[in-house]
Amino acid sequence: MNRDQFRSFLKDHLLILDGATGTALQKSGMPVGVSPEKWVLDNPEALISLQRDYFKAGSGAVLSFTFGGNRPKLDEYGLGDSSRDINRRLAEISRKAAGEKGLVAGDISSTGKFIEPFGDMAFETAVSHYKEQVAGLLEGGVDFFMIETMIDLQEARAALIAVKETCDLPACVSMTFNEDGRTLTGTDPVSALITLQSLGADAIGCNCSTGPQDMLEFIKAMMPCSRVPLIAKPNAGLPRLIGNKTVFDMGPDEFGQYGPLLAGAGVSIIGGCCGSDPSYIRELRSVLKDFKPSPLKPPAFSAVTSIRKTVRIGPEFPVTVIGERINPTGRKTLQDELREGRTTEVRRMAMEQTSNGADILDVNTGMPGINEKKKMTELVGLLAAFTDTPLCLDSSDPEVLEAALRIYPGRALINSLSGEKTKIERLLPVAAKYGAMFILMPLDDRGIPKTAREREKIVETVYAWAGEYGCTKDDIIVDGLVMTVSSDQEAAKKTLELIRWCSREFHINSLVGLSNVSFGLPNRSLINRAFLAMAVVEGVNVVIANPSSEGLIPMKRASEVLAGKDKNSRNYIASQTGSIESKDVAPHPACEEDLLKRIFSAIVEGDREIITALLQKAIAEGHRPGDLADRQLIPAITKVGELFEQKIYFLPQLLQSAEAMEKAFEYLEPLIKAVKADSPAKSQIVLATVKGDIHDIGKNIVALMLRNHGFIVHDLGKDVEARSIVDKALETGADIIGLSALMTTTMVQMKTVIDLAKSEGLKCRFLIGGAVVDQAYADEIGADAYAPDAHMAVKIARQLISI
Ligand code: B1M
Repeated sequence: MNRDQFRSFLKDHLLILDGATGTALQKSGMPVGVSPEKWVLDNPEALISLQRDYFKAGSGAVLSFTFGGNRPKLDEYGLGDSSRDINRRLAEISRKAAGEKGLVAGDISSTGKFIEPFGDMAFETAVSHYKEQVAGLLEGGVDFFMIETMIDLQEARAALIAVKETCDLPACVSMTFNEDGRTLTGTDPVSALITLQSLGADAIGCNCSTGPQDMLEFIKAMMPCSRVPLIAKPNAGLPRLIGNKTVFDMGPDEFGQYGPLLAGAGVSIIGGCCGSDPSYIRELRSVLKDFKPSPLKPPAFSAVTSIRKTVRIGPEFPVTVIGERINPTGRKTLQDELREGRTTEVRRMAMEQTSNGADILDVNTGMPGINEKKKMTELVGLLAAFTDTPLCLDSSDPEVLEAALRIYPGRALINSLSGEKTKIERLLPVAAKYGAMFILMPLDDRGIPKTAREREKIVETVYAWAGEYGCTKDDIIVDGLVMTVSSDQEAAKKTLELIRWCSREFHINSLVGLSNVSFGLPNRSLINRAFLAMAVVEGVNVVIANPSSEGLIPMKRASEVLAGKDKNSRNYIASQTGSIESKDVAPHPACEEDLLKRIFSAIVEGDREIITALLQKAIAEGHRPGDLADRQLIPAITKVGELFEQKIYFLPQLLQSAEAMEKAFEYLEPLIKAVKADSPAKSQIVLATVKGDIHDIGKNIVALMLRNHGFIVHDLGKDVEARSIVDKALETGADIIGLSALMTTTMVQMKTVIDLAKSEGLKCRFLIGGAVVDQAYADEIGADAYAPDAHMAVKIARQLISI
């Protein structure tokens, strides 16, 4: 089935997928702990029988049993080298189950690793692992691909690129959103949809993690923005732990009731995930037998996205501001910084522009003496993690743009394309491949046209050309080409004429770069603001400007009221009454006057480059290392936790702050002087963060303090098995076992350690700590003591050994 056939099939038919497979196979004897893929290869009849049951129940397609078939996942069982072969053989088994009529989707899922800059896997490594899997699935005869249960949009992009660069079969992508409507890395359904449909996914949706009720809300959010069929593969309700078993709370009848609701909300591909079985699919088939998919209506706006945010552009929306500051031209500080490989100024500019009203950030790294491509991809990686604001990739070099588009985990805007033949031939296919929006400069090989009409003609020509690559008007923003009014009195008028044509006749988005118009004139910002007001009235949708420029954003808001772009003057009133909240969570460290506040902000912003220099300065000014840790660093990382809890921060930001914290302690550790007096001679403590828990910042501080007070600390690290802790205590004859845990799910491990130690006859004392535990818990699990912080840990440890 090719992509066109797939799409036209879905215009008239709902495609019913299968339900859960892994749990059903466990019921037929697949043991826990083995490689599921290998087990099915050894027991193919179990899968064939289950998948036949699904087809009998009404599935039109089943997923190959290759959920963990990528190299990194198979490596966990020493099978990585056989990835291609395993995928081929598993696809062949499902092919056999499907017979002549049934479809087989090549199932692809997460590698279990995070991609740079959040994790340590290079983007291209992920793409190549997926290509290997895709090759095997193709050889096994799959009909289309289902990239599913994806928790990270960047990894989903890598898998989608792998499919698209390997074959022409349809590729569907299904993300996993938690109940809060975000993936683990913070992506919302709409940003995921826009990013993936721009990148060429043939159907998009969600599976796992929630039951059909929550999923219905995600689908409703996606539908108005969707150009492709939507997928829903919910769990059978919510999981509950009964004894050691996870049980889902929704039976087939109740599950089935959501079928028409999901299909009515726009779903054309439907199935079940965890907790479901063939009876759920039978129910779906029966309730949906008369359903036809709702027709897709293209969205009435353009949009760009970051990994966590969508910015809509169009006549119905406020004027979009692209912050122009991240551009080294004429900016010595930024040039020096980029040459030296630092990014503090870039972070500061990103923060400042975003909090002052930029909706999109322009990123340009073109300057002499620098590898523009390398720098651009570095900054794109950094900014994609550091800010939620979508990016506008600004370069005259197509290679730089292509490299940046490939790794950008959202839908970017390209600045820019023009009617110049060589440029357009090179860039249009790239823009189309990565689904980027682009700014169109109405100039061609003959230069900048003098009249507005000539510019219009170039717009029409490029638009027709772009159509051949599947681009629509929504993918384009026409640049008004603002020339300096001081050298040509007609310059502003020509631009305004073009904008009027774009908005009233050709119905395409338009843009002005504000600062050009005022070159050579005094009080430039006044001219810029006047020009902004005039352009807004003519229908401009986007401006490139410095949002921090005095009075610019207020003028934009006032102009939007007068141009009827601010419904009930809501934004304007809110801005005047102070109810528009500042979006920043802490001032950027470089914006802060006060050094101590800068240290606090550096942790909150996760700026690991600046933190050591700030601490050095604070030490030089006479601040005590211990005070810096207690009064700035620890409160700052606690604030990060609060932001994470409030869903303002997501995992990537948590990681960045943790790394900044690590760097801070790397520097402070040797400076926190040992207190030698009255040290308990040679008392030994075995210290660890318990199994399943990788939080070790607090435990490391505790270790540091204990060492500084004369204890011999055997720090076993994080995520440590009870057995290893007890063995070390036996080996060293430890006086105390110190345990740290930061999660409700892992604190129970403390009891496991204590019980094991006691059963082995250890006579040592047990000290516990970490944000989730308290004295009552210590009492409950038989620990001798609890310490709320590192200072108390020392004090209590001393008491424990003196008893
Ligand atoms: Co995560 N994390 N995290 N995290 N993280 C918490 C703990 C969380 C409370 C955030 C939140 O939701 N508000 C939450 C746990 C919720 C819960 O169960 N109640 C959470 C979660 C959910 C997660 C993940 C599951 C996120 C995800 O993937 N969805 C994931 C879990 C991974 C895993 O462990 N399997 C995860 C990952 C991470 C990072 C890797 C990104 C990073 C850790 C990096 C690292 O440690 N190397 C991280 C961070 C940084 C945090 C927060 C923001 C900060 C923790 C910290 O370092 N605090 C945290 C929120 C918070 O706690 N406010 C959060 C500063 C530190 C100095 O304090 O560790 O409490 P603390 O230590 C103190 C005292 O407690 C005491 O002394 C220390 C110094 O004064 N103490 C002891 C500690 N151990 C002691 C032992 C003692 C005595 C005293 O005797 C032996």
